[in-house]
Amino acid sequence: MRRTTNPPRRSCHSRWLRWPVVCASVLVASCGREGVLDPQGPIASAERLLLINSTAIMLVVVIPVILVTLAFAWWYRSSNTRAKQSMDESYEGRVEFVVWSIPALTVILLGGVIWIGSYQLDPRAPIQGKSDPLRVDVVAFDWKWLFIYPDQGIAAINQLVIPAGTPIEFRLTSATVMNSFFVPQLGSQIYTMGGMTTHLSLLADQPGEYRGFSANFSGDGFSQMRFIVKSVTTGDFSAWVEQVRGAGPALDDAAYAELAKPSKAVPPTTYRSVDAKLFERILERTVAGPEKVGIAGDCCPAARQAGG
Ligand SMILES: [Cu+2]
Repeated sequence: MRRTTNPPRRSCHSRWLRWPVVCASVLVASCGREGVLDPQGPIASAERLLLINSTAIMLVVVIPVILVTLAFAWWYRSSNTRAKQSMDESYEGRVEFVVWSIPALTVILLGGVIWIGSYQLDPRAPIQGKSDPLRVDVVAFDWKWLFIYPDQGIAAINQLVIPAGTPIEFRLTSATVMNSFFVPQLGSQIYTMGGMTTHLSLLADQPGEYRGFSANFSGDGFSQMRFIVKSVTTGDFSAWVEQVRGAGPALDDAAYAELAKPSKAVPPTTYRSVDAKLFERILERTVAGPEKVGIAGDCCPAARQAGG
């Protein structure tokens, strides 16, 4: 007779330890030195304040409810002979008043704070900075980010270099499925969608390096769809633009066709020149299909065969 061996049993210590460790790691990873609780610009700072205020307003309800629940459970335990259930079934006005007014006030207060916050933090609203805004066009691909600097005539993949203190005006779209552009330390996650443009203004206060990624699942290479935001001084930014212009490939039709192919974990690269209207062409192409706009691309062979 064949004997089956059971897999070794995991000790219960490791099982109970696992969740606190996982939760703590998630907390540290999301809120620690590079998350939304460590803002590096005015938008992210305002969002953190909104987050803290909303949490505080909710805790005003949550903490008393937890305390009262525990107190009731303790006082009305079966062994407590002193606890008398004296409530009759008639209408108790004072209890009703408390039970309804506190949630109503919370909803009004929370709603008010969020209402005001969402107008103040309108992603389209321009930000005041020390200098004129810098325009950056963002395109999400499978699975990488293209950043076009239309005024500088350069482009970069998975690397966004910006001058500190300068407002950045993003126009965002996707050459493929929906993605979400998010740099937690600068604030305001925003969606990128094919054939649509979204707008976002951000500003980094200080030079530094911040993590950016797609916050919307978009398939196979999604988890490696990350980029680095390098906030540098204005002088360093000009130097970087000059350096990019002097080296690397141009983003022409052939390079675009290569770029449009799905690829994972693409290292940061730059293009010395780019068509200033590339963003518009990608937008039109996503709506109309590649042949209608004349951009080389192999992303839709099925559509082409079908005459689409
Ligand atoms: Cu949409």
